[in-house]
Amino acid sequence: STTSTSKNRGLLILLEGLDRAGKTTQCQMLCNSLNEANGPGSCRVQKVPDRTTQIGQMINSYLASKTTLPDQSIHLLFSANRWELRQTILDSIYSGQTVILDRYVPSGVAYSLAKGVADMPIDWCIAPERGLPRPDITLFLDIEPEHANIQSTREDFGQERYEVSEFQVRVRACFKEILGDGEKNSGVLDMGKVITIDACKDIKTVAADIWQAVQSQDVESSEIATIT
Ligand code: T5A
Ligand code: NA
Repeated sequence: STTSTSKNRGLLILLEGLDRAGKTTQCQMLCNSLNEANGPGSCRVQKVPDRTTQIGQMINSYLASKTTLPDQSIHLLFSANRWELRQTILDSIYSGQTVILDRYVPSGVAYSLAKGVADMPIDWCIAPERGLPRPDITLFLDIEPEHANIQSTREDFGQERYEVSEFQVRVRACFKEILGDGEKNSGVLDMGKVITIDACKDIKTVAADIWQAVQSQDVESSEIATIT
């Protein structure tokens, strides 16, 4: 069997990483592979933020630098956008469908923390996320913006508010603090089984590495966990 639970619910799988790490590309490839293995419609991708809701449109306008908002306000809007998705995610999973998230809570915390705003410490950033569904598996697509400068070689980098190289270096450090370093240090947030993927490789190799990582996970629990 291919990545299913013994309790016939779907899985919640998160792909995280910096801007242009290849998340959307890999979410689609993983989803296609799972649909081929387990049947059409057995898996779907959910982009976060969901830019289609009213809150999502406010976020979109902020990211495009068409509006400004206090850092606290945009942080809470991103979180509110996840809360809008909570019930449909749970409905999918308990109907047996696997949901692949294209970004989620770690992005919410990392991008806000990386701003270094004095009255937004990590506890403040995490608080509104508590109670959301917790991924079973988190794949961190790791690229090194300071060494490879890989982002600028990928299409459209630099178009949106946070796509500035120095800021991305800080976001990467925040991701590591939140998710752990993949070796000895565990992260501040419990995001299920966390696996770091080298996302500097070519698209097909990254896809194969992700497929292997997902295959090797056994998820036993019949209930989805919540973020604490
Ligand atoms: N944000 C997000 C917050 O501040 N708080 C939050 O709570 C959340 C959820 C929007 C911004 O919002 C911030 C983070 C972001 O700054 P978004 O909508 O996910 O987040 O951003 P997008 O612009 O849609 O996506 P990304 O910039 O993150 O890109 P992806 O999805 O990582 O990369 P992808 O797959 O679109 O690929 C980009 C390009 O690179 C190529 C692709 O073909 C494409 O051209 N590429 C590769 N090239 C070479 N080698 C590879 N291995 C490649 N993989 C992909
Ligand atoms: Na994307």
